[in-house]
Amino acid sequence: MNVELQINDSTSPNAAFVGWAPSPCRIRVTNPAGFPLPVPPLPIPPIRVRVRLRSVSTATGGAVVFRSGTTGAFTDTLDLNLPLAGTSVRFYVAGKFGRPSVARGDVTIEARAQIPPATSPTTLVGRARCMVRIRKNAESLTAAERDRFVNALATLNNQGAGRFADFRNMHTDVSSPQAHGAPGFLPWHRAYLLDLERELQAIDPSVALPYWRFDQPAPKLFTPDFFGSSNANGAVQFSATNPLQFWVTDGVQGVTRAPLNNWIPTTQPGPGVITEAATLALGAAYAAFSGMEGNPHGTAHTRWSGFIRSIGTAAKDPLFFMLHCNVDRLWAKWQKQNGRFDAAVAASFAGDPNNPIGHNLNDTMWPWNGITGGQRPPTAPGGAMASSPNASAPGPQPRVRSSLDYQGAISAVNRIGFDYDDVRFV
Ligand SMILES: [Cu+2]
Repeated sequence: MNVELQINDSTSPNAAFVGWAPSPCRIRVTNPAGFPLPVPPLPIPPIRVRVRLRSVSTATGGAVVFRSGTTGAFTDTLDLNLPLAGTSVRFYVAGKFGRPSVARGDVTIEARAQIPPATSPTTLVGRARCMVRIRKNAESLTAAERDRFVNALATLNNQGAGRFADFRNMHTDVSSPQAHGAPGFLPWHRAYLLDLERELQAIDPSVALPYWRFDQPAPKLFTPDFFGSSNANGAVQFSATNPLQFWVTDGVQGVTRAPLNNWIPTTQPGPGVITEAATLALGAAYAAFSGMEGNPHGTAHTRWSGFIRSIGTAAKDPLFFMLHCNVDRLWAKWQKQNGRFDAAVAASFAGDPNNPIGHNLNDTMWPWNGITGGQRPPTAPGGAMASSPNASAPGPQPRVRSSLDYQGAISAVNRIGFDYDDVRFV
């Protein structure tokens, strides 16, 4: 007897990635041979076989949990009764909070069937591998995770000839009003990070964006093996094995970035950057919380000289994406703390007819909407939002509202397909 497991309703290995938010999955009997059938002339009922799912992991790798419906508690094992005739049965898989993966496929979901005369599910009938792919603190990455991320970034940049140029061109002085200084700041940057992350995952599906906790020292991040250390001239130095040494933007080799005012980022938090606790305490309404665009966000940008300091050049430095990943994580934490995933709840956003275009919930966001001219920039680099094999949202042309319910907590179809190591599913 055999069963087939479909993670994210797919048999593709590229879809076998989950987060803390539940992924829709299916299981069906593909080969009933070996299951004893009742002997005629007894009436033959619709025959089902009891199958138990469980997560098998290594000591350091990921783990998953299960549930049979869209609500209710997650459990370490799940019993399902599958029609022998092969009809699919729905279930949900989520990463077990606190147990993210460290490598692709380091979780195995095992299916064991109860085949009479056995009285418990003991016969192995199928398995599927998956990864609990989670955005983590850059400081907590293994060397292998770090190298996969750095390699994917370098490949996307391709020494200045790659698709990274589009991401650099999305974040310029000309496009700034689409993304800054108004309530769409957080939703726009969430979409921007997602688009980049999906491009990195097309290169290496095991990669998730890490974040830089700018309110803490970062002893691993600002080293030559990772995002580099700055010399006295503000040129970022990489080790001979780090492919970021070939970083090129706007036709210029290298990254310019140096800490100001004797700040030592490997041993000290960003000077003047408010803590995570202070950020989360800015207020329970979005209008108050979004003041974080100034501090910590702006303050974290301006602790440095070089690219990262100014809007027009910040995205030339890959540190931008780790800085913003932490900004986004703080928003996610605040959303969780205050229940702010639902666009229908006024305090989840700060809509106002006077907001500039791109800063109200139903506005489409540039550049993914492809609109140029008028109140939008003259070009729209990069085209539509990258798709994902793991989540259908936010679609090719996300709206501001598409960024709010990122876990699909309000409506499962809204799940975008990322999670943070320290932000649970609602
Ligand atoms: Cu920005």
